[in-house]
Amino acid sequence: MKDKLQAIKDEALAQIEKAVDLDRLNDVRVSFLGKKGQLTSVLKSMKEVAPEERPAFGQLVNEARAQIERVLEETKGKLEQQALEHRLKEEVIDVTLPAKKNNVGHRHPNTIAREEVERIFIGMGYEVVEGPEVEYDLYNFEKLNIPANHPAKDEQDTFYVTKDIVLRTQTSPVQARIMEQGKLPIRVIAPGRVFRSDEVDATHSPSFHQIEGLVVDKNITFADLKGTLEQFAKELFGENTKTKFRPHHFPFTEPSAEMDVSCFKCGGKGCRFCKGEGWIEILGCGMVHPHVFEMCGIDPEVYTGFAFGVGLERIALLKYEIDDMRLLYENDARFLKQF
Ligand code: 2NM
Repeated sequence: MKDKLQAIKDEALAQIEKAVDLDRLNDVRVSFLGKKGQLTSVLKSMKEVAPEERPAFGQLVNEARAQIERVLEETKGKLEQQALEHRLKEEVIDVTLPAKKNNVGHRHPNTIAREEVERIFIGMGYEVVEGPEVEYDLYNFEKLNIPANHPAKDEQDTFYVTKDIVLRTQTSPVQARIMEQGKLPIRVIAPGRVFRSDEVDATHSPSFHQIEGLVVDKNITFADLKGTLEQFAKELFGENTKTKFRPHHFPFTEPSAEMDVSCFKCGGKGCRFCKGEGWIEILGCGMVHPHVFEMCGIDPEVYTGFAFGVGLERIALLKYEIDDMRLLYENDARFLKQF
């Protein structure tokens, strides 16, 4: 029995020494010290030992057990340390590596321009309103004083969905709808996408964007229009910007005008940017035609108002000195992120 005990002890210590990781070490522990382990089975066969030798033998078994446990503990500590060192080596973080790039989105130049125009008019107390892109002929043309045989209604210019429904050619139908609601006074701007049957080139696209403005109240005059749009031009292009109003014609306003701003590159002297003119055409405007008021249910004897329309792409191209409108629609991130 003593020899057997010695053999078990030797075998246990040998196996502990061979254990390469904590799992293996635990297997060794179970197979020698566990409930059905080899050392435990020696205790169970105590009856084979002569009664007078039992206390001494029991002592030997306990000593063997204590020794195995001690070596197990020591080895466990060593293996744990090894495992920790291995993990630290594996999971090392090289803080000198360049960081992963976080791709944050970027506003489109059109959006930047729209938000800038909105900011200016919101600052003057205007409200931003929107309306449908697919519009009734009634709102897109009829109520804006563009009658049946007007050239603007030609299929050459307008996308027809049905005889009575078109892709809006301007955002003024939004304003016709606002006027019809009859809540006065009105101070709104209507930004949005519009459609015209144009060929694509550096300055034209079949789909582009406009912001139109409308003010309706008692005693609104052309002076209000001029003061408002002059202030707008100064905020958009700089404090030293001058404005010039030239007579023009729009069916929905009377009188009508186009507004030029002094070239913000050369200050009006004339340069390549303004093609030697010193002035840059920026928007159309006018006093709302009494007939438009009547068709939208507003009494032109009581109320007057002014309206204006600016092309958003035109503002973006000017402000960011882009020479081809097509660049705005190609969505090349390398181009867009410059602004
Ligand atoms: C422009 C130029 C002049 C305009 C007119 C109206 C409405 F609805 F009041 F009649 N909205 N927008 C207008 C006037 C638009 O765009 C160049």
